[in-house]
Amino acid sequence: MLNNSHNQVLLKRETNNPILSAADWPYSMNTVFNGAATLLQDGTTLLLCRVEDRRGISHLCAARSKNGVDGWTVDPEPTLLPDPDNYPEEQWGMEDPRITYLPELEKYAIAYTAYSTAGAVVSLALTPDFHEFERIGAVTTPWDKDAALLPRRINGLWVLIHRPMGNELGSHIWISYSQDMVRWGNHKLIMRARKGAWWDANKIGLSPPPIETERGWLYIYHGVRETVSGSIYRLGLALFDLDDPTRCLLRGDEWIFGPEEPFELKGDVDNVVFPCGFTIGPDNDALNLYYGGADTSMGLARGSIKELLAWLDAKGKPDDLNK
Ligand code: BMA
Repeated sequence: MLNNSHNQVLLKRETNNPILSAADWPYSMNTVFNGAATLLQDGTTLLLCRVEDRRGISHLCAARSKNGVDGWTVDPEPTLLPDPDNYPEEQWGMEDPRITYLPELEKYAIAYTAYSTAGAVVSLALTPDFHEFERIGAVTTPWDKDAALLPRRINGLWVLIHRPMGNELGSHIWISYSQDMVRWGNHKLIMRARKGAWWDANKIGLSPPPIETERGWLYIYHGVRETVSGSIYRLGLALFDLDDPTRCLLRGDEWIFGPEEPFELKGDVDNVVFPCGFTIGPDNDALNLYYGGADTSMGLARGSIKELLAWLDAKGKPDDLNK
């Protein structure tokens, strides 16, 4: 696809995308996409990928790489399989994980979609190493997905960002708080889908976990445009106050990244870029964004946090929740 040369390219695609696809998998499956990301203590990049099997049910599988680009070692068997006997909400699979490292617990928290026979819910699990996992279980009711924890408590409470599915009034991003990660409350709407012709009309959701910067929590969120030939999943930016994460400081009007490459345009679900994870370079600025392409493979795009913030300064404005 030819792109308009006047568009600023904030996220640059890796040249050998897709970086992971079915051909890299050590066991029978259908597709690998929407992987979470984190940097382990030794600098290894770990992607906890959503793998869809040949029944249509998803599980999670870890892939590790020294440089975060190539040379991936994929776990020889599924890393985390649904456990519907003990967690019935996982009957139809585990999807779209997000990883947040929690220094207080010295563990990684994984927020994932558990697909129950009555709809998708948000579930949480903790792990020190991506070998042993401790499930907290379902923390919301259906439909709810696109969730991530913030890395630390705010005013003594853990913070969960998530996206309950709305009705004719749209699907919007909410925040909830908890003392113990099991019982969640103080729910508040924090960002609305727009309406009408907008690229992010009717349905939005958090993509990777919020990125902590000196200026605030930087959100890369997805917006869904419904068209006569299906949905288009694109990405936009917003910035939230560090101490009051209900307060949106800036939100950009335009999308900054959308399906362009063949592996993003065509797959099991066409026209989808769907990041669930990022890593940041040693300079604290280089951003590696890992995303699913067309629900079929994994891509990588790189950017600079400074440039994303500068774009928001130039193009963003405070968001009005009462619109
Ligand atoms: C959304 C997500 C993703 C997926 C996208 C496009 O609802 O749950 O699993 O990438 O749809 O199919």
